[in-house]
Amino acid sequence: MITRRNILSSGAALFAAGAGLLRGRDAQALPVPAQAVPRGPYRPVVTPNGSTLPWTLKDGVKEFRLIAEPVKREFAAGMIVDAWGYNGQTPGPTIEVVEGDRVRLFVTNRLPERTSVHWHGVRLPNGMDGVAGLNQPHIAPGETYVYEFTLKQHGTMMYHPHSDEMVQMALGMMGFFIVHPRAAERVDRDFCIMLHEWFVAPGTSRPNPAVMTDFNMFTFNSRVWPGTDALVAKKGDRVRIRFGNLSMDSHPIHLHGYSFEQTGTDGGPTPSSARFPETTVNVPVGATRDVEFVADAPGDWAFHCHKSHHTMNAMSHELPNMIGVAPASDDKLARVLPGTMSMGNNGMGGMMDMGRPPNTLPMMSGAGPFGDIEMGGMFTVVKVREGITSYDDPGWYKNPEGTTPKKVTG
Ligand SMILES: [Cu+2]
Repeated sequence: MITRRNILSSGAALFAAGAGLLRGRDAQALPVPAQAVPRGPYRPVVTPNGSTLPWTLKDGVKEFRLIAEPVKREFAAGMIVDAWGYNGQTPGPTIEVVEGDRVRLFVTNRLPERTSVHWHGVRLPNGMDGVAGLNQPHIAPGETYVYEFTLKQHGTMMYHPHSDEMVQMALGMMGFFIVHPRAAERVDRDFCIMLHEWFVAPGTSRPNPAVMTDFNMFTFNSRVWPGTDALVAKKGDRVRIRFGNLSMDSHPIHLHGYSFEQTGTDGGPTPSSARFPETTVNVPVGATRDVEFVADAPGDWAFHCHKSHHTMNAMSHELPNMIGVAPASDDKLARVLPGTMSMGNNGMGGMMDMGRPPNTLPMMSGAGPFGDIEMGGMFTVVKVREGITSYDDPGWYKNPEGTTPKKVTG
């Protein structure tokens, strides 16, 4: 038995060699049809703050094991959420296969209630579609079901429950199902980011699935800024970022310093005649979007949802509007708005250090090279560097002399 980790230990080049080796072994040992043999090579995706699900090859079929279970997820240092997910994680580990692969997916239910898994966007036999009650029985706690199908397409798909879907998705149960094309393609960095939103009442740790619109935590791969990994690229890399959205709102994701093109959705590749340059991609609910650009401009480029409340943490939406109110009027103000503190009168940028309940993050935080970054939620940094030899976080960008704004007098 050969595990994927053995083959992929140092990237696509090794995978190419490994795939040849796999084919050789299979040809000797196993009489499997050609379409069941894993294909390659491909550039493995990177799931920032997450991981890829290992597989084993059995009789020419890639076998995956998912365990639906309660998980603890740190959104950022100082806040741990009691979520539900797969294999100890939310989002669940990324499933990564190649068009033509046959896959066998074991799903074990360790939740306190029944579940199922729907393979969102994947073209498969109707009985494998995972809608409990419609296509299959519910998977009761303690039971394991196995799904099996052959991938007939490539692109960015997802997986999530289709049994008490509202509760299970609100608690974090979702993951990527990435299918690479058979032919090699030029992509140097390939990231996937699941967008999600939650309501976790300040001072608590359990997301409230009854909330429909008034969410207060907005996550990239179930992390918030400043807990989100930077996306690191080398100057000249062709970068793809894949987004998935199973939340209750659309998320317009904006990249500074570049324009990109949308190259695909969960429906398939975007035809080249339909591609055009953009700086923001709106990711609708229940959909995926892939964008690509060439990382030719070095720097630390902000990358975030452009709904401004989605770059805040633990945001209360019932704050009195204090902007412009003189702080000296606290006493008078308390008569009309009991319990009001004079905060936010000059804006909310100074509220980073306010006292707050336990297990609750500041609304905005993150220290940058020039001071407070005053962001939260769906925010991270795309770090493009010249001449790097690894994709580890390179630290802050050192702007060349004369290329930052200067304070002037008069
Ligand atoms: Cu958003």
